[in-house]
Order: sequence, then C-alpha cells, then structure tokens
Amino acid sequence: MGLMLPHHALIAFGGNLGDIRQTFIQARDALNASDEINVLKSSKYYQTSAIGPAGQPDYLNAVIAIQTSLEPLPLLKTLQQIENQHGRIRKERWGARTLDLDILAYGALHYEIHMQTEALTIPHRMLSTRMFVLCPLCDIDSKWQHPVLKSTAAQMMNQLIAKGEPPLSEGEVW
Ligand code: A4P
Ligand code: MG
Repeated sequence: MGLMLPHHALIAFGGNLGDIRQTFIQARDALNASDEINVLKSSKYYQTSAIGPAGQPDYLNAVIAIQTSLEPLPLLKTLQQIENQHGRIRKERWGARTLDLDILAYGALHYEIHMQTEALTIPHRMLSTRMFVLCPLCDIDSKWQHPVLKSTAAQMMNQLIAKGEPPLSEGEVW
C-alpha cells in the first residue's frame, strides 16, 4: 500500500453553513473511498469565529493527514470535486461556505515540499497566521516543521498566543 501511495499531505477542512460536522464526515469518507487516497489521521474539530466579512456564522475547522498517489494539482482537483458535491458555490472571497478543502502541506514523509504556482502555494500561504489551522494541525503533528519558515506547528501556534490571540476552545472527535 505504502509504495502505491508515495506522497503524504495535510488537508484543512473548513465550513460555516449547513450541518458542517456531517459534511466533514462525508467528505473524509469520500476521500478515503478513493483508491488514490488513504486517510491516516484526523484532528479534533474546533468551533472558530469567522475571519473575513462580518456577520458570518462560526466555522468548524479540522485537519486530516492522508497518504496519496496524486501529485499536488490532481489532488487539488479531487478536493474541489468533493467541495462541489457538497454544494460549494464560489462567490465572494472569504465568504460563507459549506465546505472548503485546502492543501496545507505536501511531501514524501515530512510534508517538506515548497511550491508556488498560479494554482497552488504549498505550504498554504495563511498557515502560519491562523489559529484555526495551527491548533488542529498540532493535534496531528505539533513537531511538523514548515519547510520555508523552519518553525514547527507548535512554535507558530505559540507565537500567535504570545501576540494575544486567544486559543481555541476544546475540540471534539469526529
Ligand atoms: N490555492 C492556492 N494554494 C492553495 C492550496 N494550498 N490549497 C488556490 C487549496 N487551494 C489553493 O481557493 C481559491 C484558489 O486558491 C483555488 O482555486 C486554488 O487554485 P477557493 O477555495 O476557491 O476560495 P476561497 O477558499 O474563498 O479563498 P481562499 O483564499 O482559499 O480562502 P481561505 O484562505 O481558504 O479562507 N474563518 C474561520 N474561522 N475558519 C475558516 O476556515 N476560511 C476562510 C477562507 C475565511 N475565514 C475563515 C475560514
Ligand atoms: Mg480554499
């Protein structure tokens, strides 16, 4: 199995419309059902205040670790198909959505790839500044080191806390 799925990736889940927990579970099942993807681990999910346009409902956020045969761009296409199956309509940037699936990090064993193209920036460009990403990421691998910034997930999260960002409330298993 490992030889057929040589890459590893961290995928961020976000959503703030509908039955989000149920959507997360269905999306994770859909990923795992693919021959090209094996879900290895899930963070807890966290309820988080929306960043972006005011007046949005709270989000749920989580991170999963996968093993995959897909290169980054085909992986993004697969994630977008699953978003579309869950009624995601792209309107305003940062607007409310049923399901957002982003590639946080990607590589062989340690998610060590750095790439920047029009379609994809890996690691995700906002990863180091968002508590709603770093906190679930720490559930998965707090020692993961950002290949460009060289800080670990735990160090980046502690930097945000040191700047006065409130930690998230306790997460739930899904
Ligand atoms: N793209 C580039 N790099 C990546 C990557 N690593 N993973 C491109 C996924 N996509 C990547 O994304 C727009 C384009 O980004 C894609 O076509 C892809 O080629 P999108 O998902 O279509 O649009 P978006 O999500 O509205 O924009 P964006 O910039 O991805 O927004 P974010 O950064 O995902 O922010 N508040 C809370 N509490 N929790 C949240 O999860 N999420 C957002 C959305 C705002 N506020 C939030 C949350
Ligand atoms: Mg997105």
